[in-house]
Amino acid sequence: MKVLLINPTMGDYYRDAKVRAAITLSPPLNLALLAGALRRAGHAVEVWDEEAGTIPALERRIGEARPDLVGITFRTPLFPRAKAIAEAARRACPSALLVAGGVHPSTRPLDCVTLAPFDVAVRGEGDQTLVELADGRPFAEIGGLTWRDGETPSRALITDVDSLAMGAWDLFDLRRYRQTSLVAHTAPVADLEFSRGCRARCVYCTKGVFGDAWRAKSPERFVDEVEHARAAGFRAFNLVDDSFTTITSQAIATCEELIRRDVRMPWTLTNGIRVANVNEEFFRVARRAGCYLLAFGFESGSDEVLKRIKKGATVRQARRAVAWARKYGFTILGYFMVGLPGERRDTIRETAELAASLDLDFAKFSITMPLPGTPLYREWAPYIRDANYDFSIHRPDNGLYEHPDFTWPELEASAREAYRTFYGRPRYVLRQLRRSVERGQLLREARYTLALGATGLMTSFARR
Ligand code: B12
Ligand code: SF4
Repeated sequence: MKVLLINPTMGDYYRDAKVRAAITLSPPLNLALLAGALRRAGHAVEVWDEEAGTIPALERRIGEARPDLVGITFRTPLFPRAKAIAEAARRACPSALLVAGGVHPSTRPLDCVTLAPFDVAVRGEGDQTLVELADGRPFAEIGGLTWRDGETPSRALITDVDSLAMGAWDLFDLRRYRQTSLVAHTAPVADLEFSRGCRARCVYCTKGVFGDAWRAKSPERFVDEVEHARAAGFRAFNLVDDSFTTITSQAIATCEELIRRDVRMPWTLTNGIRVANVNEEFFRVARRAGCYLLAFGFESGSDEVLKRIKKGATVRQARRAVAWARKYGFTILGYFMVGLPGERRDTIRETAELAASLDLDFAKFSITMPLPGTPLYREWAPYIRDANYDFSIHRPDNGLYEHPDFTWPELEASAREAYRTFYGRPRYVLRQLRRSVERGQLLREARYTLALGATGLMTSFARR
C-alpha cells in the first residue's frame, strides 16, 4: 500500500510557554519507527511533519499524493488539529483509509471514529498493527482496533523490543529541525528510546500505550540505533523513555556500551528520570557516556502530596539525586506540578521552595490537567466538562474542568509565583551565568538565562 503518515503541528500550543527556550523539536520518533516497520514489510511510505503547514495546503498535497492509507499520530492536546487534518484528508482523498494512532486514540478511541472522520483508531503500540492494516487484513482479524461499530481485544505489549524496526530517518528533512536552545547544544537531535513503559503509578500519568510493564532493549541493539541515527545525520540524541533507570544496572550497562563503542554523541534525558531509581554510579557513568543534561520529575515539594499522587519518591530522594547529578556536572531541569490532588496553598509553597533550594538550572511548573485515561481523570470526573472537548491549551477559558480545591486564577497565580520564586532571584541569574562560563557555554546560554531571569522579575513586578 501507499501510506502517508502525518504528525500534526503543535503550532499555538507553546505560544504562551514560560520556558520556551527549553523546548526542542525533533523528528517524531513514532512516525520514524512506524515508517521503518511499514517499509520492512514492503509498503511505500511518506511522512509529513506538519510543523508549519496550513490545512488548505495539506489538503492540496494529500490530493496530489493520493495515498491508500493516511495515518495521523496525536496526543490529547492535538485532537482538534488531528481532526481538522482528517477532515481535509477525507475531502482530498475519499477512498483512503484514515487511521488514528498515538496516545489519544489509545485512551479515547471512540473520539476518533465518532467526533472525527477516522475509519479506525489503533489502541496501544502500533508497530505491528499498522503493518497489518497496510497489508489489507480485515479489521476483525487485527488486535487493538476500534471502529464505529466494533472493536477487537487489545494486543499484548511487545516484549522483544530489540525486534522493533530502526527509525526511517531518511524520510525527514533534518535541516528543518535545526535550532539553538538551552537543551540542544548541537543539532539535529534524534529522539530515541531504550525502553518502553514504567512501573510507577503516578495518578496523572497516561499509560495507555506502553503500560506498566518495563521492557528494555539490549545495550548492543540500543547503541546500534544510536549509530544508525548518527549515520542518518543526527549529531545528538535525546532519550525519551518513560523511565530509563528503572533497572539502574541496565542503564549503566547501556552507558558503558556507548563508551566501549566510542560513540561520542552528546545526549540528554529531558523526559526525566525518577529520583527513586538512581545511584551515584549511574551519574558517573552517564556523564562519561556523553549525557550532559537530565531532568527529574520531582512534581512536588511535599511528601504528603507525593504520597497522594503515588509518585513512589520522596523529597529526600530528590535532594540526594540532585546532589549526585550536580557532583558530575550535569545541567539539571526540574519538572514540578501545581494543583495536584491533596494540594494546599502551603504545599504549593513547599514546591516552589524546593525548586529554589535544589540548585537546579531550570524549572518548569505545570498546572495539573486530568488527562483522559489517567486515574486522576477518573477521580476528577465530576469536575470535568467533556462537552467542551479541547485539551489544546492549559487556559482557564477553555472551561475544561474545575479544580476541586482551587479556582483557575488561583492556580495560575500559584504557577506564576513559583516561576517568580525560582527565576526571579538575581542570585539565580548570576549563578547561571557563572555556570555557563564554567561549561564554556556562556554565549549560547547567556541570552536564555537573562530572558528567564527577566521573566521571573517581570512576573514579580506585574503582580505587585
Ligand atoms: C517526547 C515527548 C514529548 C515531546 C514531543 C516530541 C515529538 N517530536 O513528538 C514534547 C516535549 C514536545 C512533548 C510535549 C507534550 N507532551 Co509529551 N511526551 C513525550 C514522550 C516522553 C515520548 C514520546 C515518544 O516519542 N514516545 C515513543 C513513541 C514510539 O511512542 P508513541 O508516540 O506513543 O507511539 C506509539 C503508539 O502510540 C503508536 N502510534 C503513535 N502514532 C501513531 C500513528 C498511527 C497512524 C498508528 C497506527 C499508531 C501510532 O505506535 C507507536 C509505536 O508503538 C511521551 C511519553 C512516552 N513514553 O511516549 C510523552 C507524552 C506523549 N506527552 C504527554 C504530555 C502530557 C505532553 C504535554 C501535554 C505536556 C505539557 N504539559 O505541555 C505536551 C503536549 C504537546 C502537544 N501539543 O501535543 C503525555 C500524553 C498524554 C496524552 N493523553 O496525550 C505522554 C504520554 C506522557 C505521559 N505519560 O503522560 N512531549
Ligand atoms: S514516573 Fe513518569 S512515566 Fe512513570 S508513572 Fe510516573 S509520571 Fe508516568
